[in-house]
Amino acid sequence: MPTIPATPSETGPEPLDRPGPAASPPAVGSTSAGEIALPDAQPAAADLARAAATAAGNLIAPPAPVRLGDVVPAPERVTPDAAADFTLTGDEAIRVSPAGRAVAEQLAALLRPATGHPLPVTETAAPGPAGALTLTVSDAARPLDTGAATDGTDLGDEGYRLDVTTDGVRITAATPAGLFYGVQTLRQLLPAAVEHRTPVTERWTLPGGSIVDRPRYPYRGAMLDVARHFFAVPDVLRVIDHLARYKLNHLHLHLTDDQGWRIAVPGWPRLATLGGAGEVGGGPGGHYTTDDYRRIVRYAADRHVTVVPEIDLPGHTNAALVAYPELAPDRVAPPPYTGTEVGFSYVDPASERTYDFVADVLAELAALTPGPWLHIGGDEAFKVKGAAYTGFVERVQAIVAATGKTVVGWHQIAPAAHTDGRVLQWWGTGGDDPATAEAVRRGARLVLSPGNHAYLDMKYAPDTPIGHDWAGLIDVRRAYDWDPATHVTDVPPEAVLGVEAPLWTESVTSLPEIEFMLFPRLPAVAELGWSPRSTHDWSGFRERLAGHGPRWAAAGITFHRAPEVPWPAEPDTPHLTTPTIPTQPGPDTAAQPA
Ligand code: TNX
Repeated sequence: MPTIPATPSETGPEPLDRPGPAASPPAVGSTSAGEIALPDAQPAAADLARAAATAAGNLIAPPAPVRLGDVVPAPERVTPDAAADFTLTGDEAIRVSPAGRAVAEQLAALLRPATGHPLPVTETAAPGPAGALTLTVSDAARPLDTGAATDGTDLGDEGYRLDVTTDGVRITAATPAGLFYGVQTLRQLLPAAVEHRTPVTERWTLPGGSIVDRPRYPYRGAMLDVARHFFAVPDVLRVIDHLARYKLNHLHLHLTDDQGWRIAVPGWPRLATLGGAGEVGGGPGGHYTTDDYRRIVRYAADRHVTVVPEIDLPGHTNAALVAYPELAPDRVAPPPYTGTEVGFSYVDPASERTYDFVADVLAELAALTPGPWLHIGGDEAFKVKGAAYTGFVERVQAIVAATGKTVVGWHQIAPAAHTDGRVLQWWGTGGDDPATAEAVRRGARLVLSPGNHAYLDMKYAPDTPIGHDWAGLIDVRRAYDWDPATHVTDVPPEAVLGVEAPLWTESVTSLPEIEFMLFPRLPAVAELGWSPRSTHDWSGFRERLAGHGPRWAAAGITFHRAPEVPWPAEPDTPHLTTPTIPTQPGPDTAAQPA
C-alpha cells in the first residue's frame, strides 16, 4: 500500500534570485556517507568544498553521469560528443547578452546552492573565454545563424540551442523564454545532487555535445483546483516551479466552484469573504487578495508561465450564491457546500444582474491578468439547458471579448456560436464528440485534457490513497501513451493548441498530496506537449524518467514510486544535512521521497 510521505517542513518556492554565499553561521559537518556537507554560509567553507571536489575529480575522470539524451521532455535533436564533456571548476562566470540577464541570474540561483560556486553574472554580448557559461539571446537564432551553430533551424519563440564543449557551455535562443528552457535542460544534465539546496561534494560534469530543441505545441499546461481545497500562495508558487522545470508554460487556476470562491473582487466583496470561507470537508478555505494574485502572475511570468484564470459559469456557483443570493434563480441563499457532488447550482441566466456580476468579475480579472486568456468554465451546468445555456455562454463570450481577452471554456461550450480565437478544453474520455468537431470546423481550437489520460486527480492504481477513478486508473504509461494530434475524431492536428493536465482537489488537501499526484505523471504530459512525436517511446521515456527520482528526492518533492518506472535502487539522499538557509524560502532539503 503506497503511503504519502511526510510533509517537507519548509516547501516554499524557489526564489528567482538566490544570493550567493550568505552571512549565516557555518554548520560544517560530515555525513555518514563520509561526504563533506557544507552550507553555502561562508566563503572559506565553500572554498574548502571546492578544493575537495577538484582534488577528488583529478583522481579519476569518469564520464558524465547523465547522458545528453536523458532529458525530459525529450529534445528535438540530440548530438552527443563523448570527447567534449565539461566539468565545472568553480571558476566559471556566467556571461549573458543583456536581454538574457534575468535568465542568467536564475541559472546562477539554481547552481550556486549545491555547487557552492560563486558563478558571477557578467552582462556582455562579446563571446566568452574558455570555461565560461555563455547565454545569448539573439534574433539571429530565428533562424539560428551563429557560427558553429548554423544549421538553418528556426528556434522560434521558445526554442534553444545548447552546446557543451571542453571549453564550456553555450545556450543560444531568440527569446528569454527559449534561453530559460535551455537552462532547464542544462539543469537536468548535471548530476542529480545539483537539486540539493546546500553544498554537496560532487564532480559537476556535463555530457558533451549539442541539443537543438523547440516545442511541439505552444500551449503546455497544468490546472490546479484551488476551489475544492484552498492552497496558499507559496504552494501555488512551488507548483509553478514544477511546471517550469518541465517546460510547461500555462497554469490554469480553477478559482471558483461550489465549495469556494478564491479571488477578491473589489465591487463584490462578499464573494471572497463569505464565498471563500469554506472548502470540501468543512475546512476554513481562504482566498487570494488582488495582491496575492498579482504575486502569483508575476512569479509565473518570471518563469515564462502564463496564468489562465477560470471563473466557472453558469454552474459550479454555489459559493457565489451564498455570497450574493440575488444571483440565484430563487433569490434565496443556499447553505455553504462542503461535499463533492456537481451540477446542482447555477446563476440565473434570465437575470440582468447576473450579467452585471459576470462583467464586473471578468473585467477585474482581465485587469489583473497579463496573459491573453479568460476561462469561463461552462462544464456540468446540468440545470441550464438548451438555448438558455448557449445564450448564456454567448453573452459571456462577448463580455470576455470586450475585456480584450480570448475565451477558453470546457468543451461543453461547443454548441455556442464561435467567437474570435476561442479555445475549447477537451476533457472527454472517449475520442468522439460531434459537437466539439463542429465547433472546431467553425474556428475553435482545442486544448486536450482527456479525462482518462491527463486527469491528475485519477488514482494511479486501485490502492492509491487519494484521488478518483471515474475516468479510470491512470498509471504513468496511460498518462504518456496517447497522441494529442489524433485524439479527437474529426479534429485536424492543426486545431490542437496543446495539452493540459488538470488536478482537481476534492481529495487533495496539501502540497505533498499535490506533488504525489503530479509526479511522475506531470512530466509525461509535459513530454506530450513539448517533444516531437518522432521521439515518443514508452521504454525510453520510463528510463529517462527514472533518473528524475533522485532529483525529486534531492529537491524535497514528494512523488509516487510508480512500479512501471525503473527507479534507481537507492534514493540519492545521503548528502543531506539539516537545512541551513533558514532566512530564505526554498524547497526543503531534508524531506524524504515517497
Ligand atoms: C469533473 S472535468 C469536473 C470537475 C470535477 C472533476 C473530478 C470538469 C470540467 N468538471 O468539477 O472536479 O470531474 O474529476
